Amino acid sequence: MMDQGLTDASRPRISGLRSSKLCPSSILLPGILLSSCSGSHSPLDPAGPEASHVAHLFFVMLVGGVVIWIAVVAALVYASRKKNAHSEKAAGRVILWCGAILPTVLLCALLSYGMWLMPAIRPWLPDDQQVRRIEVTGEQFWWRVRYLDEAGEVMFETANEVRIPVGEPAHFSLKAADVIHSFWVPSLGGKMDMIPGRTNPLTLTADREGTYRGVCAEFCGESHALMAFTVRAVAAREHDAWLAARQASKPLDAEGLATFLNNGCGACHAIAGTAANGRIGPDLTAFGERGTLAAGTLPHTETDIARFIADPGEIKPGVKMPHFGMLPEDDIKKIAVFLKELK
Ligand code: HEC
Ligand SMILES: [Cu+2]
Repeated sequence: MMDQGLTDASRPRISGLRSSKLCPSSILLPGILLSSCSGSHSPLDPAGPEASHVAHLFFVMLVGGVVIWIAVVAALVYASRKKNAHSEKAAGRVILWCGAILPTVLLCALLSYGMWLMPAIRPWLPDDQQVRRIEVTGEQFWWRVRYLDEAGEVMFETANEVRIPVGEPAHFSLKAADVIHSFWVPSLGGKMDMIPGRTNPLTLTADREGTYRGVCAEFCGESHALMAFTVRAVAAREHDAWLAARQASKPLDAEGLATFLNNGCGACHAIAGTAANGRIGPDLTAFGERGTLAAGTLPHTETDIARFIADPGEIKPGVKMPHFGMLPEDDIKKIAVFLKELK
């Protein structure tokens, strides 16, 4: 029931707000039991082993909790009804067993199960054995994504969208540039905090192709609710072809590039192979490939790109990009078309 694609024009303008609301059925118990909360944004619809363990743990805890609740309420009702001396003794036994022994044993069992599952929920390999390595840095209010080679060197940088191969564990190194953020892809597992000055490891595996929505799960400022990203899982061969294509240089529209550079965009944004080498904002090298704009906030259309350039702060309060509404409309449009074409 949550959105599959984020580009659908019928979505509200600020899509992040709507999608970051809780799925209503995850609040209501009957909804959980019917498991109607499916789609690309639910821990109850796991798409990989780490997330499956989390979903199992949830259901086991739920059943354990219900059993304890029934036992305690039954003991209470039983004990409050019997009044004579003989039945008081029986009531004492019922309270002991249902109100003390059973809950203690069950809670210990649930705790042990949770502890036993932990290594599977957080699989970990030493750095030198990791093959698919991706570094993600949380920034107010977007995600810097760097693909690393096996030696840990940066192959290239992108933003707000992560691609991983199906069936192979992807090893994330999670960092923060400013304040604490948290990296969470409900359908794949996590979440893991991103803390300034630290690198936190997280391994996620997708076992089917798809586009999964991720969110920042730690309040990080005004536009925290507008800080989403997508994880696209594709077949390993397709993923490798994409990695290779991303490292090859491509011809660019010279006029669009000139307008981009002349207006100072290159001071904060990088486009590989050009004079634009800014590091403050998202890398825009293959910006046209992204499914969303401004970290899941807007659909990826020329109109929305132009709107964002003209007044980013109106769309994402607190954003660290100045507004460019004073530029001639034609220039903004030209830049939007140029960016949309960057593949
Ligand atoms: C002072 C630095 C700065 C300048 C100058 C700047 N930007 Fe940005 N830009 C940012 C930051 C920071 C973000 C990330 C906003 C967010 O989503 O939180 C951003 C985001 C964007 C995005 C969305 C990227 C994505 O991955 O969705 C586009 C497109 C963009 N800027 C275009 C431009 C253009 C075009 C110009 C020049 C007219 C420009 N920017 C000038 C800092 C800057
Ligand atoms: Cu955040």
